[in-house]
Amino acid sequence: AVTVCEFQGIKIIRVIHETAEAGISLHGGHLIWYKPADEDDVIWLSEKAEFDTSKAIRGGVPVCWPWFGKAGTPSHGFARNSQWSLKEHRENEYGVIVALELEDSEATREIWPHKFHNQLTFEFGPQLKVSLTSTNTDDADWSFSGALHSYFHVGDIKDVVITDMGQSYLDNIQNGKACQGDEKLTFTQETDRVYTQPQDTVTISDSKLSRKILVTNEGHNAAVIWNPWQELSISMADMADNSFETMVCVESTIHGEGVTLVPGESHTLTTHIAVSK
Ligand code: TA6
Repeated sequence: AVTVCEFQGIKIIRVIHETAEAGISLHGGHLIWYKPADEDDVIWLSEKAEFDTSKAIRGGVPVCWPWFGKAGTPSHGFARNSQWSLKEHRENEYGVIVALELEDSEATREIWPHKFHNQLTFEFGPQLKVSLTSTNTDDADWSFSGALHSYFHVGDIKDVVITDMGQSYLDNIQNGKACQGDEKLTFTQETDRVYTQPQDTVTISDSKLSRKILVTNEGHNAAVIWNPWQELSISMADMADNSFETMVCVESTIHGEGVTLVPGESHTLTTHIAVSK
């Protein structure tokens, strides 16, 4: 079943199906929870998340668009702070499909002076697929970057190993310095890296929860991996001091100059999330 309910003043689409349960906030087009049947939560949501339409929700899958990070203001673009609308929902043999849309408005054109149409499609079942299709509805070219900034729930970040993200990365802790890392990434401090040559599938191995999360991206040119560690978590009002221990972000990212679309052209950025033992 797909229902729309109010939660702390914002509208949430609730999906309940034999294969999975999920929730999407229309504020931000933001997936806030996803749990396949017989599995722990896959997506992490901050216990101190603020459901206040003036800001993005901490956790879930924020839609960063039409830019990534501080390439513009607001940081990570306006899509995660915009009110999306429900376009359709239906069931197929696999699970439930929910599609949202966001178009330019006077408010968005004040921030970014272009006409666009975005469709965000969620496919919920034993696996999760999130696809963002951006279309240029203007009469001139425009370029965009962005990310599906997924926060994953892990047992303990100190036991997590990430592989297949490649070895070349830009280190945001060192002002974007180009670095070469190991084939395996483990966490002992704040980590904020743009991996520029990832494999299509990046693997999060979580020994504490005895599972792997496979993150398969398309339409991207980078995989951003982020954990704020303790000091930054303490400084963030919407994160509990130790909650960095149970999360890691692996993001399907369009980084840098981004993608240019001519009028009428579309581009799809996807993340496909599967749990395996
Ligand atoms: O994707 C990593 C990152 O850009 C970090 O630099 C960090 O700031 C994080 O996203 C969260 O950003 P936010 O604007 O949601 O606080």
